[in-house]
Amino acid sequence: MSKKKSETTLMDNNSFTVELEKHLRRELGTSPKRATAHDWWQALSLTLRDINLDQLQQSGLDENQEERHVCYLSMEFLMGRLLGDALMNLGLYETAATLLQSYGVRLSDVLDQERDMSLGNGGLGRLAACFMDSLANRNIPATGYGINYRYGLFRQVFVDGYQKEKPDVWREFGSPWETCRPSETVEIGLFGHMEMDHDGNNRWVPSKKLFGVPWDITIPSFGGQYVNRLRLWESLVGAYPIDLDKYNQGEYLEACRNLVDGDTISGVLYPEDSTPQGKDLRLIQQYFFTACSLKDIIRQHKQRGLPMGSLAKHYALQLNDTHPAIAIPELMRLLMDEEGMVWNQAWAITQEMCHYTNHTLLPEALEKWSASLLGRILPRHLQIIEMINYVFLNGEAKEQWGDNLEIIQKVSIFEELDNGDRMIRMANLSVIGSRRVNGVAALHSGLVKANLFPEFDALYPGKLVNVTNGVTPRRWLAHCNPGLARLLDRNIGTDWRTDLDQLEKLTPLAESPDFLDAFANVRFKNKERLARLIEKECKVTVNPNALFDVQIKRLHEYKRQQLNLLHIISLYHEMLDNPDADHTPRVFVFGAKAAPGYVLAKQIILAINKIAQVINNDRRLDDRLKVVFLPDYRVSLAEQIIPAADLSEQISTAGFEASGTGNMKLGLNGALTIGTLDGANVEIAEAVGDDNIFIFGKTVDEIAALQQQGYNPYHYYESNPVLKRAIDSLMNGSFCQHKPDLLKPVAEDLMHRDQFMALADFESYREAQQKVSETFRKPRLWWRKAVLNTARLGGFSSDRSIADYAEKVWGE
Ligand code: 26Y
Repeated sequence: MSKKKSETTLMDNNSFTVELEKHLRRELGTSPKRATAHDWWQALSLTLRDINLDQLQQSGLDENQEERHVCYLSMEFLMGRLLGDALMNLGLYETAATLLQSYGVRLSDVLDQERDMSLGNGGLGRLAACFMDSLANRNIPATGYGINYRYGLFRQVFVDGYQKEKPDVWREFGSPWETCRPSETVEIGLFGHMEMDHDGNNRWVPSKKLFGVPWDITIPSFGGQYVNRLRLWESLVGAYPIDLDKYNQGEYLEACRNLVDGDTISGVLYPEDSTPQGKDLRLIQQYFFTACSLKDIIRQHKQRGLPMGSLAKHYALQLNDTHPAIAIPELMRLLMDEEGMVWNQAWAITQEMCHYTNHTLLPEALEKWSASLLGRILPRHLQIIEMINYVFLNGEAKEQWGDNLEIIQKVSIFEELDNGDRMIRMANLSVIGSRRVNGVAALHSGLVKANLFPEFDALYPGKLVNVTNGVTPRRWLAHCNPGLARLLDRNIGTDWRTDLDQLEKLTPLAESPDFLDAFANVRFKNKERLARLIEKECKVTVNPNALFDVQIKRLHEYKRQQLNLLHIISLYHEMLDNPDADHTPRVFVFGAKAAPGYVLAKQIILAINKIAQVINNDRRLDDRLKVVFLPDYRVSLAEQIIPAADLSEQISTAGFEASGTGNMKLGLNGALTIGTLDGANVEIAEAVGDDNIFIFGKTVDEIAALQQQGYNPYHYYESNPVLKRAIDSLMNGSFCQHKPDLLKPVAEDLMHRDQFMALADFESYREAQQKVSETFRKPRLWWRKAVLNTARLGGFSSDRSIADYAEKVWGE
């Protein structure tokens, strides 16, 4: 894919001021003198959006016929806030700050007006956002397709230590970043039945119509020359959402039913991030945005005057996990039923166009839809999936495995249930229907081949590949850590923003005491800032000289926040036992949301909060140990925590975290990692070197062996007195005397089940943590390691990931 740069220069300061004030007056009916911080936020956002929209026209959307346009299909885009990043990208940050200052307004207050765009759960959604940024920066024509949820991921508050969920009303009065494109509305069908037409062909007669209205968000490159777009669909029922007959009969509620239904489809993001629930609304959401996107793509293709036979030459679809996998039968349907192609031609195009990214190995997390449910909502698609399976099993599969029933059953798209229903395995459908399948880190992709799809790997050599995840250095270094960015600019130049390998130039500086001091100083300032936030949010005072030990990610048993907690309790006991010893002061920082229905995860949150309360108020500790759980973890909060982190907790059970991306963000900003050999930690360890990371715990093979021989957590509990004392203190109510049984469920689960083997890794984790404490007491040594982390993690830029996709996935 070639690069193309537009010649246009972006806005000068004067025109910027003029445009900004115009928006204040004409859109908001106010003036610079009267404008509130929120008015400024809106006007600034509109001004930058306009600049991007102008630039979008020149970024090769239409006229660029030769390049393959990448369509990134994702149920989730976790964009966070857009203004700060956009100001930086367009080089207008300082201009805006100065202008606002002249009116006595602080830019930071204005940026704080923005609600995060939390249209995603976690890693997968944030990866999509980083990839959009990098696609623009690589000048690859691309569109992100998703859903314009009215409510994003719930807001989290703590009441008495319990997580409570509140709706995320992120755009009650619209968002200045979104542009509605009603003229590009598309219509899709749902439900209904199949009919035979005059020619004896099967025809789908949907009984319900739905409209998808696109809302666009511009995605500029650094410098703003190249702009792509994110297109999010909002659902709407037809032109007459109100049934006037019923309305006239006085049945008002019934008359508005359609209105309610139509609105529900794009109403709310599902907050589960690993246990598919098989809810029909979720399947409808998946079909809704996928079908709208495919219609949109085909319309554009035709508008360009291109023949349908060349569709795959011009468009590559990337399926972000199996959530948009219904694209495969939908594309077949469009090509055959609407474009009149025969099966083989339609299948060749579909297989050429689709690419699938797998983000999980957990068998229970792989999506399956009941065939009867899918057949009720999408009868034609069920037929097509059956046909795909039939052709596959009787063709390629038979050739490869003959009548080996065991394998045939395993590779089949359908799983037969005892109750007679069949489940559609979306992962199998995705592998069969795609040109490439990728995992998200080397270890994970290896396991995808060896454990998840060994048969498919044998059948389709070269189809399964690896593309290690990455993060955008614009948001996750330049924007969130301006202090470090300035230090880098002074020492290695400014090109690292778009060429992160430049960070290697820091390597010799790791030997310079002056540089180490400067680096440590940046961190200290960031920690002071975070300390102020902690004071405000948690009413806990923390010492910025302490080691900031950070675990920020979704709350999940496999991520093992409970292991971190056991270590905290053991430290607490140690400090009480030896009050005069020279303990390294620590602040443990947590940020995590639990899926609302995930009972144990919520109990772990409660346990952390209760323990925090006891520890933070225990005078005997002399402020050497603090535990804070910042509520409502989200992108904008991550931007404040990451630059202040000394230690990055990446402690999942080996084999369960597909990649992780927080590990990359924290490492890039100079935090040292304590982690297992899991996901991208393996590659991070290779990059930074064994001396600059704290690796502990069982390997994938050791975990498998332990599972094989029958894992008994009680054995670890009994034989390790430190561990026993920690768990006992959860059991016996030491952390909540008025309700001594409160934390029992967590303790009992650890002793008797411990699905993710936290107890088996406890001792090794504790030893690694002791090394961390010792190292932190030797500042030169610590800061040298920190600098080497930043210096050596340039390869984890999402620009590199996108270059890999272009080469290994979308390319030849
Ligand atoms: C089916 C539904 C319940 C579902 C919804 C969301 C299933 C999964 C998800 C989200 C998964 C996810 O975020 N996975 C994470 O993807 C990151 C990007 O590749 C990885 O870094 C991370 O290890 C993985 O857990």
